[in-house]
Amino acid sequence: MNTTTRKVQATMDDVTELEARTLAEIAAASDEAALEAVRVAALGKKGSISALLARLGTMAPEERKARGALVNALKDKVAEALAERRTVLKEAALEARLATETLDVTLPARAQPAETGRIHPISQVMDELAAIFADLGFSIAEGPDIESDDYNFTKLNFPPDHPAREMHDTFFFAPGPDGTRKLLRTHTSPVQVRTMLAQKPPIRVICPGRTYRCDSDQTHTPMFHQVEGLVIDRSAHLGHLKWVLEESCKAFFEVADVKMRFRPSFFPFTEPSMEVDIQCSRKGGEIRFGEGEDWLEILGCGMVHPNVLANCGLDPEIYQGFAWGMGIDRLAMLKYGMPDLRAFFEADVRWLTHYGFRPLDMPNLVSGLSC
Ligand code: 2NL
Repeated sequence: MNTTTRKVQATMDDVTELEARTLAEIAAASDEAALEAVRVAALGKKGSISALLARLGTMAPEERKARGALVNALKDKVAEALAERRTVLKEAALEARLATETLDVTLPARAQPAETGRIHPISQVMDELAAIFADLGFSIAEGPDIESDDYNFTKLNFPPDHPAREMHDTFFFAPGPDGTRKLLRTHTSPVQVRTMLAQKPPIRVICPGRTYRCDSDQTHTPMFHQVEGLVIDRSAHLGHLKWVLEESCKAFFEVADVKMRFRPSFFPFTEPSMEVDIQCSRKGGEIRFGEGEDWLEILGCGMVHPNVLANCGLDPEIYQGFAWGMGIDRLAMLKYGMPDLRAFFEADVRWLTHYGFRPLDMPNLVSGLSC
């Protein structure tokens, strides 16, 4: 063996050794980061194979030829092994991700909020009444909970010394700079006052909303809900009132017929005034409407007092009308068999899940109010 041959032999051993080591490292790389480290150590700027390539330039042509072929073959082999291993590791990483991110598409779909949420029975009753009275040609009017004494009492013909104006019946705010005191409306009638002041007859409105009185016991809450109705026209009369109340009651209680009893009463804002009872049966602790011989008081009504018309800018010589008012909370309890008024305002989700209504089942007269 001459010197050159011996040198090449030594180089071959070096290269074979480096190849074996690098290929072993590539095979042992367990993820893409480890593999990248091996690549940098071999083929990077300061890598072992790059160093061998750099040294070629310093060699005699004969030696460079033999060694160059060897080192370049090593470089190609390592590059190929790196690419192969990278593919294997990429596939393994994807497999591992797929294994952990499985999604069982056969599982039942989770209920959406619109399916789990429930409508409060009071909202349900308000929606039912809106559907019933819309069908009779009424619109809905709303107004503020905080009212003036004028709209809540004076315009409605309450005398200055009326007991409802006492502190122990009504929630008053401290008087303002002009001496007048705001209050929490004690009925929704101020909404009708606003309607009469703003619109020309004929007027047909219902006014649902929150109302407030200083009253709290087994059957009264300081905040409660009312619906009032108002019809103003040149010839609206008690016969119309009776018909509207009968039709709306039958629709609300979802019965074919219901007997009503009108008893004389008194309200400052109507003349004559009446309280209305509906026929029911209370056998076996259960209340049923449209049958039986018992009576249940459900509302107050009357012809709008001429003073109220005049106070609201309507000439009582030309216009007349009727109005009525009823509490919604008790109506909801009666219709949906809820025994305790206080549960209405406790915001207990278990109670609401039991007594509430599905949000997409909006009451309407075609598919039924409460199904
Ligand atoms: C009841 C009785 C009633 C009215 C409310 C009314 C409103 C105006 C003019 C005349 Cl602006 N009347 N509303 C009439 C009669 C009775 O409510 O027992 N409510 C719970």
